[in-house]
Amino acid sequence: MENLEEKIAGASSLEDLEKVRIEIFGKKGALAAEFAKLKDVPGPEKKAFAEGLNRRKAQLQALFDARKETLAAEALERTMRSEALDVSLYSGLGEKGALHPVRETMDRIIDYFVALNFAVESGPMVEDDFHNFEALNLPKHHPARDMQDTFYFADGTLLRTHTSPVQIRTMLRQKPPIRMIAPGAVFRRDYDLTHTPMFHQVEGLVVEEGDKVSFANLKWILTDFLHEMFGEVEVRFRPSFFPFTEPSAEVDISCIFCGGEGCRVCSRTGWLEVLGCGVVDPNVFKAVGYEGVSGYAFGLGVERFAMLLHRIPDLRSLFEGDIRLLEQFR
Ligand code: 2NM
Repeated sequence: MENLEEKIAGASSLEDLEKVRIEIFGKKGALAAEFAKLKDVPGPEKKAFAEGLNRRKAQLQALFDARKETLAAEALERTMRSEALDVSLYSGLGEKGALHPVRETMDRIIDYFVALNFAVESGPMVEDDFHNFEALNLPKHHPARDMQDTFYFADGTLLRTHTSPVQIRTMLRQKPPIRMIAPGAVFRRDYDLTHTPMFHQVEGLVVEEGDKVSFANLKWILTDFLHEMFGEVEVRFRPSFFPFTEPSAEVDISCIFCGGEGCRVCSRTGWLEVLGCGVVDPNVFKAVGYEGVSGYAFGLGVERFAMLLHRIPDLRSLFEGDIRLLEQFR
C-alpha cells in the first residue's frame, strides 16, 4: 500500500494516470485488496481499520482528482498551442471575384433578348462545311468565303467562323415561328491589333410564317437594343452586303467617346460600327427546307461591345488574364 501517492504524482499523462487509477481504485486494485482484508480483522478493530481505509481512500481520491485536473490543463494547453490560429494573419478571403468583362457583356446582351422571349441556343464549335457555309448561301468557290479565314481539320471539318450554324441547326430541328439567339465562341485565322483567333458572337434569328417579319421589325428591335446597351445614342443603318441576308445593313451608333464630334476611336467619323443584320436570304430558307416564311437575322462581336462599354483600349488585354485588368471589374 506504500507508494500509491508517488504513483499518482508520477503519472505524466492522462493515459498514464488512467492506468494508475485502475491499479489503485479498480475492482482488482490496491484499495480493493486492502478492503478484502477487513473480513480477517478481529471484531473490535474492524471499525477503526475500516475508517482508516476510507480516509486513505478519500485522500488518494483527492490526490488523484488534483493530478487529473493538472494533467488535463496541461494537455489542453498543448492543444491550444499546437492548433493556435493567428487571426490577424491575412487570409485573402475578403477578396471578391468578378465576371470577366466579356462574360458580363454577353450576359447583358442575352438578358435583353431573353426578356423579349428569345430562346438561347447553342451548338458544336467543330462544324462541317454544310452548316457553316453551304446552308448560309456560301457555296464552294464563292468569293465571299475568303471573307472568313477558316481553321480546317484534316477530315474537312472546321472551327465555326460564326455562330450562324446554330441558326441552321435550330431551323432544321424546329418549325417556325423561331425566335432565338446563339451566343458563343467563334474562330478565324486572324491575329493583329484588332483581331484574335477566338472571339465571341451573339447572333439572332426571327422567322415567322408568311410575310409577317419585315426590315422595319429588325430596325425597331436593334435600335431599342442599342439604346438599352449604350444609352442615349444615335443609331443609323447603312446598306451593306452579307451572303445570307438581302437586304443587309451595318448598324452604327454615334461615338460614345466624343458624342459624334469626331475623335481617334471613331476615326473622326463620329460613328462606331457595332452590328450586322438583314432580312434572311430565301436561299438560306431553301437549304433548311422552309417555304413561305419571312425572317430577319443579326450578329455582333461581344469583345467589341465590352471594349466600348468599358473603354478598354487594347483588345489583347481581354485575353491575357492579367489580374490588374480583372481587378478593375470587381
Ligand atoms: C450577321 C449579319 C447578318 C445571320 C444570318 C443568319 C441565318 F442563319 F439566319 F441566316 N444568322 N445570322 C447574320 C446576318 C449574321 O452577323 C454580322
